Amino acid sequence: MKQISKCIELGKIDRKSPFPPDMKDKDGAHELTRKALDDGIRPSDILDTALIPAMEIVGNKFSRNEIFVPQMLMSAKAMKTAMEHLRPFFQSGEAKRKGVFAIGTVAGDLHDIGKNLVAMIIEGGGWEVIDLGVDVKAEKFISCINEYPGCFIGLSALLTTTMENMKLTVEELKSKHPDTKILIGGAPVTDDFRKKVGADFYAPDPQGAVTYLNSVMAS
Ligand code: B1M
Repeated sequence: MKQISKCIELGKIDRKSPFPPDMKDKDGAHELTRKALDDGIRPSDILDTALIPAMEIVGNKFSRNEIFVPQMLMSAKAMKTAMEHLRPFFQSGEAKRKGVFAIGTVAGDLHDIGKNLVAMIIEGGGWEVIDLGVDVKAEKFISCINEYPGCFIGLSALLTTTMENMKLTVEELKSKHPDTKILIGGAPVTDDFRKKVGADFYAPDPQGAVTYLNSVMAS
């Protein structure tokens, strides 16, 4: 389990991946996760003791500027590779996730790099993530809430012009589903802006987002 964690933290995807150089030709997240399952380790234990702690380390390092986007993408790729082995157990209900989080970049905005990072870190934090993509209109978020009642919603925006659509989206969602918790983020977004638009939480980075979701679930 420690080896799986290390692979995710350092972005060692599989045996073939050349990065990091000192782990060349060694098993990566792909092989080790498969082996752990074959050895009878429960999928939920792999998630709780290897994947989630590793992604938490990655998210915290990113928040402290100790690693940057490329390293985080490598870690997220390793995490996703491990998750592919666990996915069937979540789908069958044999293993459980913390809740459902649906994320999208708001209407008019095509920037998705930050949104994808947030989605990956939250998935690595033990949540089921529905990625609605970019240029997402309020109706699509509303359909998603209808399909997954009680889900959390995340809105990302990178343009000062599309921040206005974030406001419209929050208003629309809150009018139809007042209890839905909405988390917002993106380079031009601030906590003051969150207060103005009536969203529930602002996270400056992916780790802030996952910490918020976990705290709501715990309360
Ligand atoms: Co665009 N772009 N872009 N662009 N682009 C910016 C944002 C800009 C600042 C560049 C500039 O002028 N200096 C500027 C916006 C200016 C403004 O609004 N004031 C800009 C512009 C103007 C435009 C176009 C209008 C350009 C044009 O066509 N004339 C156009 C708009 C297209 C559209 O969306 N309709 C456009 C297009 C593009 C590309 C398609 C070429 C490309 C996007 C590719 C893609 O995303 N697939 C692009 C890119 C790459 C950028 C820059 C260079 C990088 C953005 C990025 O990915 N950053 C950007 C300039 C810059 O930042 N240097 C720029 C890395 C990413 C990891 O950070 O997204 O902030 P970020 O996400 C962070 C946090 O914000 C947070 O977590 C992430 C990790 O820490 N976060 C959340 C994000 N979402 C969150 C959600 C949360 C919580 C946290 O909870 C739900």
